[in-house]
Amino acid sequence: MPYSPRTALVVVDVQNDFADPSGSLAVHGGPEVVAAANAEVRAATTAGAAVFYTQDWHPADTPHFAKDGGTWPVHCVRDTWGAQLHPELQVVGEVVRKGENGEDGYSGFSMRDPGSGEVVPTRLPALLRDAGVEELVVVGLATDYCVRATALEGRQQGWPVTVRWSAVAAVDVEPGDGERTREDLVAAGVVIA
Ligand code: VGL
Ligand code: ZN
Repeated sequence: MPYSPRTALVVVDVQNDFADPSGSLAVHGGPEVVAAANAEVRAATTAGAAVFYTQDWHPADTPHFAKDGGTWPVHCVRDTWGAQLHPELQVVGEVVRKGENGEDGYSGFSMRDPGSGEVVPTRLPALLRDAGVEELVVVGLATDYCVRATALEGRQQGWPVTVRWSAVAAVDVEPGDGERTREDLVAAGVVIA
């Protein structure tokens, strides 16, 4: 899908812990996603599209982490190297942090308070609405978690969504999770390009 001034590119979690091979939750294919995301950033800005970035930004202790009863190795702890956007990523727009207060969740649009269970929005939906965005392109990491949740919630909130498949990569906790994600996205009306 071509970019236009009414399109927003959403670059999901291209952070050292996911994108760098020495990151604590390194995704196979992460470094290639940095380059592919940069190509999308160039195409978007050339066409006058806005670019937004999400950043997983966890406290040192959070039920998101296995050591605290959750799922994941410690990653993207705020103010650490692992949480920084990859140094080669072209950053030309607003960065939206998620999980700052220990919230759990994967979508760039919302987070769940682990205490109350309440789902609260991030800054992203308001930024997209204020910018008059009419369609979204999603790229980044990881296909089967934050890209998936962000694309699905963008759809649910009413935007046409395209995921650029060459600019995403999956964690694949179970082999095939990336491919299953593709089917789920298509079923939800997300365009895979
Ligand atoms: C992510 C696992 C845990 C992601 C974030 O960005 O896809 N995955 N936290
Ligand atoms: Zn996380």
